[in-house]
Amino acid sequence: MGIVNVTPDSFSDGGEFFDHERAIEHGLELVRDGADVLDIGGESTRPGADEVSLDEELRRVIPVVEGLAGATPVSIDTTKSEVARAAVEAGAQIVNDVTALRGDPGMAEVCAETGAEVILMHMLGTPRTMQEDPRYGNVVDEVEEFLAVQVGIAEAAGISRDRIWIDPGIGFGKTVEHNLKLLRATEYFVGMKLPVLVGASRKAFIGKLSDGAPESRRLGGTIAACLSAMDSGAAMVRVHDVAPVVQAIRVASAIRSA
Ligand code: PMM
Repeated sequence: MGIVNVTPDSFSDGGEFFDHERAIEHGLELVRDGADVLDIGGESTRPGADEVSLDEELRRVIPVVEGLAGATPVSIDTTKSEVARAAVEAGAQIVNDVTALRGDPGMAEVCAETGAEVILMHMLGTPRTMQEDPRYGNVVDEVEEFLAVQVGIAEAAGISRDRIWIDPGIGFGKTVEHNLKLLRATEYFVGMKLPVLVGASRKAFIGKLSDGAPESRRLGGTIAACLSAMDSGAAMVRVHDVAPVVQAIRVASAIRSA
């Protein structure tokens, strides 16, 4: 899954791709690089980020969804049901909701009605507060329990199980230790018998493990996290740097089957 952030404040691309034409161009490049799905988002979920109004989010993402949906499967990264609905109408097939249906009471219904797939991600707190001293008894058990409950809510709302993805939410209300434990436990989430998505690309824990490397210098750690997740059975990884990650996955997979 290649990331297309259409935000002026994205921590990863610094708003470089805010312009619609350039966002579409970037998405097409990620497809040429080997992305199977593009995840388009108009609201930054970086720690401490401000919320974006409905109109502004629609203005950012819908033209980009329209421009890319013909070329590749598209996922819409949003917590707002109105954005999800408009994006699916514009061609998106997957709704990536970092609140796992808790953010907007209308979200489950939109996913059920439109037939979209949905990604349910774990987050402790909100993007504004999540990195303020996150604590768990047992992080893996608590994330698993949370995901199981949200999957139940999704199914009860009429979203069939074959349309549900789960995601442990690397970096969303987690310390470095929590992130590492969750990555190590990927197999455990795979055991929930739902496809697992892992998003570790350029995240802060990689910087913290490499002498404070900035986002632009976290590719090695991103590849390590992706290979580890894929090796443990993750179905998809969400990344900014599609070409090098695809290459790494292909080589690792060729070695495994040699
Ligand atoms: N991470 C970010 C945004 N959306 N969605 C899912 N499902 N999983 C993630 O890990 C995830 C996400 C934050 O990363 P970005 O700001 O670099 O896109």
